[in-house]
Amino acid sequence: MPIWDQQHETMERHELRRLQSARLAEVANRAYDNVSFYRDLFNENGVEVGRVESIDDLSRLPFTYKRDLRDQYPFGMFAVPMREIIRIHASSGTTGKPTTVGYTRKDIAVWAECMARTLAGAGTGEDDVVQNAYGYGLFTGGLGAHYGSELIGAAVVPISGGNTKKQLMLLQDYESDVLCSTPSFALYIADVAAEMGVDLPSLPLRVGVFGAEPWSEEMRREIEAKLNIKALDIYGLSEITGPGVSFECLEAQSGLHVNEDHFYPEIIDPDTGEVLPAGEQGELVITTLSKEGIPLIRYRTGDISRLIEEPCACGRTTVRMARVSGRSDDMLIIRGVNVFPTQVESVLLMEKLVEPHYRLVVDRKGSMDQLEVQVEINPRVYKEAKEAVLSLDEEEVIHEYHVLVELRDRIRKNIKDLIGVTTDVVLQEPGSIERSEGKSQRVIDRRAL
Ligand code: DLL
Repeated sequence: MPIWDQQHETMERHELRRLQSARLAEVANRAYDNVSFYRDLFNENGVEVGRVESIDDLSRLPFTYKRDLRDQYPFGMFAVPMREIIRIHASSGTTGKPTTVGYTRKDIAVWAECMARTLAGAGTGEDDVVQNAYGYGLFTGGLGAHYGSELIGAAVVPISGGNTKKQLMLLQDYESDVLCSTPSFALYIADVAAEMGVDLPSLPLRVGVFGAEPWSEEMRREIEAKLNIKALDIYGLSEITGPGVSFECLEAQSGLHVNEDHFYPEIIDPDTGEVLPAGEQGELVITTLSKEGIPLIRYRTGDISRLIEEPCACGRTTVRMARVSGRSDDMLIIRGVNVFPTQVESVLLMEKLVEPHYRLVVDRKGSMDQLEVQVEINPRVYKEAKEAVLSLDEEEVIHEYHVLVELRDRIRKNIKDLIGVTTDVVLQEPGSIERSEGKSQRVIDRRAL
């Protein structure tokens, strides 16, 4: 299977390290010189940026967190003047304000290059039709896969997410052989195909490039069986570039090759910050080695993985990361939207008629994520509703009923407006949600990953 960039993807390890060291020194200096956040951070931590010379110096540098990007919202982390920025993307954040990132022309070229490697790793070439069902917009999935496909010379179909019946029509009529989407959307397409009597396994589609949310080996097997394709995992995050940070190869389907000449991965203990040896599981931390728009030093992704240093059957020499098994914080990904329980909490706390006792139940019906928000109503409201029912006064009952329905709908709307996900809101009797004695268990995730 052809490798897109032989030079960088099959580099001798010691050469790669030399390249990474040189790039680290450059990027650390650029961040220090151009971003006041980094100047302050390095000064506070006693880092002499002129002495950052090799990858060995990396562990002395402080971490960057998602909250730093939030504090610098929208453009405080940019290391170049706006005239050099040619694209802005964003992902949903914790406060309703999206984490915002900017790209220079070179950043876009590097990103396209990384996505070309990713798609080539899935066996994509000039003759292929790539149906790109990642969302186009602020989300990086759509345009990331789009530019990568174009660079390869494949025919990209920019259908974006949703529109399942049309997806099926185009899969048949255009004979798309590569599908880019979230894994859950791929399964949903399969469900709809079954309902419509479309025989997916008989179509030319042969490979799927799936990511943007956690999924499991079991889910991979299910997708592969239902669509009769090879399903590959791809990983990335807007802060670092978008998709294209790492990807699985078709040959081995075993761990994701990190585009290490651009993104330096470390695995750390999320509690102590200590760097862990290869093979151990912990939080993935990434340093961008070539980014101009937003260079990030030791960015805490929050994603749990481990690094695999053994050589891969495909011939690439780049380190692989194991599929992301979870997150070190409590962020949930619901239909591709990042949701923190505290965001839901902030919506609930705006309401006087409910108590701050709540639970989030996440499930997957068919292939769609469902989020149910269970919240206790205020004891006074509950008492009034109960008394109305007992009084058998029809008007009273109707009034109380309306109050509760309005309350439910308002919470639902506020969550949708602020966080962007549709939820089922269930108002519960006071005291019905289990209280915890230690760390509260606010989230029940029933998705079989
Ligand atoms: O999800 C970029 C992307 C688009 C990746 C398309 C792959 C394909 P964000 O919206 O910023 O960017 O969300 C990033 O999604 O920190 C992970 O928690 C999660 N994530 C992304 N890919 C995977 C994956 C895009 N393959 C956050 N497995 C990351 C598990 C993933 N989680």
